[in-house]
Amino acid sequence: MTTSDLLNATTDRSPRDYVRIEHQLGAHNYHPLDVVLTRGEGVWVYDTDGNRYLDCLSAYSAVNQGHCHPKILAAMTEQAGRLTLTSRAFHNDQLAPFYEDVAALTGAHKILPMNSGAEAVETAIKAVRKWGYEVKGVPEGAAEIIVCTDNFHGRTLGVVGFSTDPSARGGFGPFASGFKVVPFGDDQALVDAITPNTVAFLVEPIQGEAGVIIPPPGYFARARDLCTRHNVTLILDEIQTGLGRTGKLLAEEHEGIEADVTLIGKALSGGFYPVSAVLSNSEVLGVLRPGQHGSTFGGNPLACAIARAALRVLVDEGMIEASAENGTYFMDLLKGLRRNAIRDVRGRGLMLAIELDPSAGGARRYCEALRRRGVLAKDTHGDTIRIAPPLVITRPQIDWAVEQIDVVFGTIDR
Ligand code: IF1
Repeated sequence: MTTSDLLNATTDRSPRDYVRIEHQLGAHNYHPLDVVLTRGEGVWVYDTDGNRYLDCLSAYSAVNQGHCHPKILAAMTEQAGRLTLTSRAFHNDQLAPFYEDVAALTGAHKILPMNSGAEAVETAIKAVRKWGYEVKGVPEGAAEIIVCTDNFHGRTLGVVGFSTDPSARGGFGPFASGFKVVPFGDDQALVDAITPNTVAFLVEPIQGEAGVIIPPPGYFARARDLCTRHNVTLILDEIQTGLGRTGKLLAEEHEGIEADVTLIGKALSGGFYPVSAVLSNSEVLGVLRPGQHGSTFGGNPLACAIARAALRVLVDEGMIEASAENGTYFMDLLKGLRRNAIRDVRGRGLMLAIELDPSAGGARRYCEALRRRGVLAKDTHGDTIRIAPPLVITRPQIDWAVEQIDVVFGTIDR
């Protein structure tokens, strides 16, 4: 047998086969719903038996533009046939236009492209610490960053080091120091946590993984003022909330504030490719010098071409406005459901959540029942069902989804 004979995996398997092989050869770091997907288009995804599902997760808001958006695909195909990766050891003709589009859209003064969201978070932590030492005058090694309880900023060791979720951090220590945790939404706690060595406050505008936790009115305005007065950089992690998900380009717009550093990712590529970026409205990114940070794929021409197309369709096809309007429509219908198991419905734009009453037996079985009715949704923190469809969802599709949700609740609640 030649080496190439080894590469004989086929894709015309039964769903059971795919699951069995994943279980046998793959690490079990996920507990997927019992569905094997093979195709996506707009809000719909299809399993290997041809069954159709309405995707109410959007790959955790990385597919805001809808699955396999043809214009992003065209941009990817065109660039993939020309130049995919050069490394940043050389310039390429896609990075500057990417910078220009992102700067024009967000008002960013400086941009640092990375790949995953966690990499953008880690990059921001490195930059604000360096800014603290070189600009703010914090003693070397003494930088403090404030984060919130129930935060989710990624899975790298540095990031899980300041997670408050035992599942995310358990067994992975020891962790880096220099982080303080305050309750989300508690600005007095923020006042008490700030010291002369505080370099940043890192926070999600709406806490996604925590269960779509909306901040109290005025919280971010007060946090913004506190950070300004104490020369603390406000880092908003918009990797999930950004790019139209909450009905605004950036969720910070709901709060009437502007971050010093903004992190974007996920839908920055419309789900075609890992692309993230650190956006700086202050000179935080100005402290990085050649050789002090980087990444093999960060800012590659293929990523930039895809991201530019993803941003263009988001804007040109009115997806941000649609998210606001249809999100309100979707939430009103969900709030209108009269089901004992529903404790709360909340969200902004198309970043929604149904929180179940603790007596309902957990959100997972509702998600399993929804799958059987052709709706794919993900539970979080036990009792909450996220509802985050692609922003291209239509009102009739929302009506249909709500109908399936009501049937599931009616069936299980009985
Ligand atoms: C998983 C959660 C969501 C994020 C925010 C940074 C990142 C994420 C606000 C890191 C990523 C993903 C990670 C993925 C599932 C998903 C998730 F359930 F884990 F928490 F969306 F809520 N900031 N979130 O939401 O970006 O490095 O993944 O590109 O780890 O299972 P990434």
